[in-house]
Amino acid sequence: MKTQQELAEIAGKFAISGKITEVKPLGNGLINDTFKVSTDGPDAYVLQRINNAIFQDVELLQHNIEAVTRHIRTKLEGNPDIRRKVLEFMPLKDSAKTYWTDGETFWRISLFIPDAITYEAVTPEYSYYAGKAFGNFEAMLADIPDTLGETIPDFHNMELRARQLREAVAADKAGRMADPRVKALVEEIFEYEEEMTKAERLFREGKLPKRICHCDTKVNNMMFDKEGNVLCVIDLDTVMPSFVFSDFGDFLRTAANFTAEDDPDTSKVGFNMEIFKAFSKGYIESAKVFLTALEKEMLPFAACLFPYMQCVRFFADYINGDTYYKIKYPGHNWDRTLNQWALFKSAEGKLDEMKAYIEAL
Ligand code: GN1
Ligand code: MG
Repeated sequence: MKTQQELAEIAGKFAISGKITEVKPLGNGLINDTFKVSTDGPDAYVLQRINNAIFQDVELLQHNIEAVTRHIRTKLEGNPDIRRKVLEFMPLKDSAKTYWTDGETFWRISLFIPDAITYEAVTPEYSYYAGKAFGNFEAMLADIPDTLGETIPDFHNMELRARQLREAVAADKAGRMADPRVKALVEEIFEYEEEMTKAERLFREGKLPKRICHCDTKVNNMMFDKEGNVLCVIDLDTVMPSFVFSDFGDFLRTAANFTAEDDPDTSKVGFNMEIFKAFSKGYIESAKVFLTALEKEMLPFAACLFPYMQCVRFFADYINGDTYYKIKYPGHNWDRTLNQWALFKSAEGKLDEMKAYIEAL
């Protein structure tokens, strides 16, 4: 853990304006460490320690982020609120690089977006705006001239995630397979493997495209102004080629759950059709310019796939002994797993209703 003083020294290596007055923790991401840097000038900043155990190619990561923010900025040229509409990463004082490393830890800094709010839960009205915004985000990136690499290869590949769970089970590093509840859930999960890996097969058959997607559209990765207008999408580490299901599915995984993704009380978990409908409407309105018939038809599948995939990812981490996601207590990943499993089952039960709604849009 770095002290305030050390964090301020790191922030001071970047081309920021004003004198640093305070550095304090910000947000609740599960991967990077994030801080707000206040100054005596008009601007504040967001300092982040990039988790380079997970993002092993920081050079590529920042290349992607610079390309994406630059491209969006050209699309927004002339917009008077441009500084709040797209993230801006600061270069170092002595080079054009947008990250600093001491050889061990990696850091970057962006402009803090003032008067912006993130939510852990949203109303149908806000979900509609979010749908439009994520569809629009994908539409804006459709003609990006740069080639984006995969910052985490095969990030949302369900075949890989299933394989990782299988490997975790076989290795049983933390001795958690002794618990009969763990064993039973593993079996139940694999009953759905065939169905849940169908997008990868359709891709190999040339029937489904990959597009540049955000790939971490958790509800708290979107910023709103005080009036409820969407300002911008944050957390760009995973922007990469993927199925559009990533963005559609991951938003609903968080926003359409009646409770938080780690609520240990699974009786509170459930898939909220009102949020689904509002988000789908907004998303399709802005994404219809590029969506194929098959992509649109499979959106309800995406709504089921993401709770399933997240359940598999949390579960593999639990079985591996909690090495990936930050946890607050020993059974945290187990609670997350059960929560996402309950959400998957709830969404699955509403599949026909979802299909009917999407078809009519
Ligand atoms: C991680 O960093 P954060 O909290 O926005 C994860 C997502 C998961 C999410 C689950 C790089 O996102 O894929 O869906 O936790 N990001 C990475 O809460 O693995
Ligand atoms: Mg985040």
